[in-house]
Amino acid sequence: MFLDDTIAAISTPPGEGGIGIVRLTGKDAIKIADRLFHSSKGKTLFDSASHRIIHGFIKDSSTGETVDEVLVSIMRSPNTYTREDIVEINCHGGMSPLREALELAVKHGARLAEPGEFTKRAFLNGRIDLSEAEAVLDLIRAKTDESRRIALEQLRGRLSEKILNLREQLTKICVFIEACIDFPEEEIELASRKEIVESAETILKELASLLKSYDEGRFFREGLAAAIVGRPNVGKSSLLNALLQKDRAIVTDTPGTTRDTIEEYLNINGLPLRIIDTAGIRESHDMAEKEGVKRSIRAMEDADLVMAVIDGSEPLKDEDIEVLGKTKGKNTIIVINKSDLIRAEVLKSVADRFINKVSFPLVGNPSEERLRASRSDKSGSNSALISYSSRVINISAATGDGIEELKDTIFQSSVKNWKEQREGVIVTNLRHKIAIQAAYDSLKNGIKAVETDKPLEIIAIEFRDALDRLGEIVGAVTTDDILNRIFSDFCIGK
Ligand SMILES: Nc1nc2c(ncn2[C@@H]2O[C@H](COP(=O)(O)OP(=O)(O)O)[C@@H](O)[C@H]2O)c(=O)[nH]1
Ligand SMILES: [Mg+2]
Repeated sequence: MFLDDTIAAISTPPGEGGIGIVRLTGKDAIKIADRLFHSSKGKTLFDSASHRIIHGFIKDSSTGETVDEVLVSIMRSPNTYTREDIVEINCHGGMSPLREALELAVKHGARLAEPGEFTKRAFLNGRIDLSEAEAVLDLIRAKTDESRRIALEQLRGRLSEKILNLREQLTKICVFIEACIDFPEEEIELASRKEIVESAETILKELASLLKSYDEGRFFREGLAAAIVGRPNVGKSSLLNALLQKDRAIVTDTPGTTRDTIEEYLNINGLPLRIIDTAGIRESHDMAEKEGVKRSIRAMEDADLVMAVIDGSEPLKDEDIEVLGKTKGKNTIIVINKSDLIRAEVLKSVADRFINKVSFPLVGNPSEERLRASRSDKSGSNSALISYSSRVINISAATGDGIEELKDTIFQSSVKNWKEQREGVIVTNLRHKIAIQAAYDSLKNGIKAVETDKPLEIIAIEFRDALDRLGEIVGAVTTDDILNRIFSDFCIGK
């Protein structure tokens, strides 16, 4: 890890754009930039005050050739992204001027930046902590407004603040226990033990609530994986298209058209959904179709939510029941499609078979009363299905009927507690969740050790461990390994 050299990168995405930016950071950033930049007023960059923009040209001094007409921003340490001197060269947004400007910067002494190295410097120089650095990437990748809001809160230190506060409380406990170790003649009194347990339990509660926030919070960072499954020709691809409101997947009346899984993003009230359309699940001897079926089953297993599609215009087939059987244990919505073709009595017969054969063991764990209530509903329409469970929904992918209700059902069944959760501190990152879980476990062990009169040294180890695990989140405790893993995910130039 070098911090004393100057790095450079193209910070804008490849391709054509209005402008493109070559960014430099480090102690020689201004010196290097000055070697390739010629201001239109004949001044050097050294003359410029901080946070100013200067017009001029990038020139290759070895050939005298002008490369581009540019605007250069000078930002002097320490009020910068990296806390070092930063120069941003605003070129015309094409690959040729940008590459040339970058090459000249390297020729004059800059090193090509590694992925995320600017942000890594911001962390190493203490401008942001580790969870805030991670939030930078979350913000860049945010797929919905809600994802962006959460990332921005994390970037502004909401999670860090909470973790720091918990660490402070834990530190007090650690210091107290360790002081007792240093003065062995002073046993911890009963009253103090009680106090330790009490404050540790308060922290434990807070950790539990952070852990809980991850259950739904993670969907906003990663996207919720929703697999559309069912036997061939029930309208899975049509459903994907209806949800996206565009013709993304090929729809035909030939069963077995979709051979591979197709993925698309959809925003439902701020919840980013990664929808996966799959190949129809059935017995097949065709090699390609067989592989498709295998992938469908894998997609279903990996999904956070399964939409099991049934063709409502035909009686339920054994193949449907087989697919539904595979959704066991998954958050599943049973989607009865082709409502435009359903005659009331057909739907009723599907409903009866469906309720008798399939739904009861599969959809959540509906109570006996609800099951009986739905059976005694003789109206013979959608209501029989829907009153049975909110997780069964009747739609037409062809006309769009019921699609909005389906979206609502997806949201309600996936992020049930979001309304309350979103007000609190939210954990969205698996790395944080693992660290919090580990801290929780150690703290719990620590409390048990106090209660069972274990030696002070043992108690201290548990509390220290909890403290360290929380420190990993903000980067107070870290290793090169962790840092490399985090920053290698970034793009170059960020
Ligand atoms: N009438 C009607 N036909 C539909 C509906 N949804 C799909 N289809 C038709 O059913 C056939 C199979 O659809 P497709 O989406 O390819 O099914 P998949 O094999 O499950 O992906 C196509 O001919 C669609 O036009 C619907 O809601 N109503
Ligand atoms: Mg299909």
